[in-house]
Amino acid sequence: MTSFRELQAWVDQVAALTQPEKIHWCDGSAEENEQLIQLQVANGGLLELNPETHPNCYLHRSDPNDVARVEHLTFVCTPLKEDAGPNNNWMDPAEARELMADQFAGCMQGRTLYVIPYCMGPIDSPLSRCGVEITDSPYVVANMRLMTRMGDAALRRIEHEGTFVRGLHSTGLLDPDNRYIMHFPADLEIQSFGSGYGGNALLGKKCHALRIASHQARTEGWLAEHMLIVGVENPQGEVHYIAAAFPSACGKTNLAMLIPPESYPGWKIWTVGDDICWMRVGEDGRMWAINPEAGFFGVAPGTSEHTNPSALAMLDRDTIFTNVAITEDNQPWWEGKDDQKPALDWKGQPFNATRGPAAHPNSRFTVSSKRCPSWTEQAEAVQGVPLSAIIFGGRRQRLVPLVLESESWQHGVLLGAAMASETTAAATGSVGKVRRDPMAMLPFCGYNFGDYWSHWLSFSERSSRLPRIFHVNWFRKDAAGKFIWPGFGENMRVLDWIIARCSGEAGASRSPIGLLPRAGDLNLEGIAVSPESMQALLEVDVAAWQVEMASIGQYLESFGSRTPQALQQECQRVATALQQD
Ligand code: OXD
Ligand code: MN
Repeated sequence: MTSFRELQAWVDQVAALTQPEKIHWCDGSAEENEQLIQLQVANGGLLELNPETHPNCYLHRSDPNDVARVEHLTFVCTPLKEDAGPNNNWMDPAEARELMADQFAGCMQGRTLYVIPYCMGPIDSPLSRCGVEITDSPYVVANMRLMTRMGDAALRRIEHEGTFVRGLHSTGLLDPDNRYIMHFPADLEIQSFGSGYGGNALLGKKCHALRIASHQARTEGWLAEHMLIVGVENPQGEVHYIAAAFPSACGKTNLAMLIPPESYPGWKIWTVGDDICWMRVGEDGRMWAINPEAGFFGVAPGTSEHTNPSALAMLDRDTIFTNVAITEDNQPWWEGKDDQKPALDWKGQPFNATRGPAAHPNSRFTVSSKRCPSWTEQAEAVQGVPLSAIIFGGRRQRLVPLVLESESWQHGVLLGAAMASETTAAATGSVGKVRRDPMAMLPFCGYNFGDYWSHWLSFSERSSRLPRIFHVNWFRKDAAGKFIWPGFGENMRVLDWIIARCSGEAGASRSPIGLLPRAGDLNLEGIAVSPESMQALLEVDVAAWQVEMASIGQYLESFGSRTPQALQQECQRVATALQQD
């Protein structure tokens, strides 16, 4: 039901194909949400958690074969295979459409088709972009309501603007052999079938805000990135905004909600976003960023009073949990949370430690950003927030120092392109292997990485006031396998140095791989890290870096002629500097 003919025609056409019993246009109201929640409680799709300890909180248990994003079943369908690049699975668009039409035919019989108009970003922001997701999952509707600005206001913007990203989703029969997440960037279209989980099904997130948006961003001259955004406020009340890219489940949510340690009285971290950042150069030449999302879809295990007290506080109410365990009295529970005992595991079976963890390692919480104690009104700013720094990071036990600053924008782009990390449970596949994950976008860039790096490099021609680029690694281990750096709140010390570098107030020493803090440049007051450990955290092992640079060079080369020359040259420059050291 819309006056916008193009949208109405698409909904009619999808309904004719999928044959739902009913069609429901979501208005985003509290009443609608309540009805949908009650419907799912009644049909077992949601379990109400303890209303005394966790009012308005629900647990969803997904099918055990549907617990993570499926990168091997995710495709970018561009007319030319090279445009999707070696970083994506590719299918010819016509073939993909035919395959998907077969899946969708009649798949909503007996089900309700929900039409979800949504806006990624503040509803009045020129940086925001809208989409419409059609789904047969009320769980998806409830999640999209938390994760995006969903409902009437978004529909009005779409009707006014006349353009939107089309996302068609059905859980189908949750058959892993009939599961596909297809992207058609040229048509601003997504089709997802056979999964009801997270990034596979909440199409506003990875599918729209990263894969399709990265394509849109390239055409329109901005960047859609897998980055958190925080504001760092000093005791004088000055706020510096930082965006940071880390591969999945490397602690982005924890960093986005960091609480400064006691030795930082008067400092405060403001949370703008924990996963996605859209940014563009403003009229003043600075990079301005918005968080297109309105909620957090965070990994639950490991979230505790120690690692992320703000997250724990916001999960007390109005939260949807997916695949966590529950205690005897129906409170959500996961490994690392506290010393309560799980009664039922994530599958709803009595907990038995010999059968694995109680909560699935990729279990999640979905909650509105506004529930976060460090949430800032600036997350609603229509012009976004100005960035002082961009941070790239990864999970590396060895080699990569705690922090380093790039020599230039080009060098920063190389640091991003060379990012690598040990894999975690956020995607299916093996855990603990090092994989290259440029800009943390490997599963999310909707086009050829070679072209993507050229796009990044092109920003140096657009402005001379770009943010400075840094690289961090919180995850160095010693010979005994213990983390050397305490991480979490103590990462504030690294942010402090980064900001001080941006305002010209901190020193650094030049190394072949970039600028590193010297002993004394980092504030280490009140922290139990020995001088030897600090030395290990900031050392540059020249021989090991030569091997790393050769491997980075080969990786860049694997994108063939699409890899920008300037990036290869930058790689060569660092390799030569290492040789001369
Ligand atoms: C996420 C991911 O869920 O990156 O945010 O996998
Ligand atoms: Mn993510």
